[in-house]
Amino acid sequence: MIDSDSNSEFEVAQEDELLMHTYASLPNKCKKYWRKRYLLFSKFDEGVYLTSELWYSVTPETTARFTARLIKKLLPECKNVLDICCGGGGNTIQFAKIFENVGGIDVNPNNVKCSQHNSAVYQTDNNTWFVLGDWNHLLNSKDWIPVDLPEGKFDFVFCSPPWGGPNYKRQQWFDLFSMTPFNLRQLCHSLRKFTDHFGLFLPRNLDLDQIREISHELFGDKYKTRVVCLWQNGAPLGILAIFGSSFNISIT
Ligand code: MGP
Repeated sequence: MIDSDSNSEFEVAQEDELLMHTYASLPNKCKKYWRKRYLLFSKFDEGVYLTSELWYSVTPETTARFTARLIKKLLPECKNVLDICCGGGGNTIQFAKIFENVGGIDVNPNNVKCSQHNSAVYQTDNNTWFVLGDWNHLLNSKDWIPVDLPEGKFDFVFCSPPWGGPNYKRQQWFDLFSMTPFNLRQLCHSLRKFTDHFGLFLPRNLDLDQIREISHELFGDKYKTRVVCLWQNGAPLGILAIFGSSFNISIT
């Protein structure tokens, strides 16, 4: 199994990975994130599980809640949601609080374990299912989907992909077209097979021209993708780009 967000200074062998941490048990490089534990999960003390990778990549709770509420507002009929790269369940949990049926996918078995466990902590496990797998393979079929979907499509698909670890900030401009393991173009094209509406949580130092380019490629020259800058504690955290006709800011 490949840890797609691996960053050598953060790497912990999977068999050594603790899921429930105290400050003392945190890998040294993750200790700086300890102060953010209640921002990440307000129910942290109820036994939230996090891998070392998740300490720096999970979406903070208020940001995930905002994203779910925004999608509800823009897609009021939305029922079936898929969260690709569900990580520790930060977004999956908030989607499951609002939407009828939510699926989470992750390539890392420890992340799936964290998501499942954290969903139970937040009591959203009744309407949530998880699949352990690599999106780059799953995208080739739909037989892994355990629920019936109208016309075989989710109402909304979300993805907060790996940005290559905390060092993403070292570049002035983050190149979405060479992002690994999911580059923007491949990701968007694969998501369209599964939904008409999808959202990506991306680095704040992205190049908006790349979003514009892929939007025109997918939806035509007049289409404009809605881009929302999500803030946390007075600082920009990341960019939420939402694609699809119901999010279009039409120009006439
Ligand atoms: P950050 O930008 O690394 O800031 O992570 P940090 O370390 O909190 O503060 P700074 O002082 O160094 O700027 C901020 C948030 O960005 C995280 O809580 C995640 O929500 C998100 N994030 C960060 N990384 C490295 C990733 C990533 O690789 N993938 C995804 N999906 N989100 C990430």
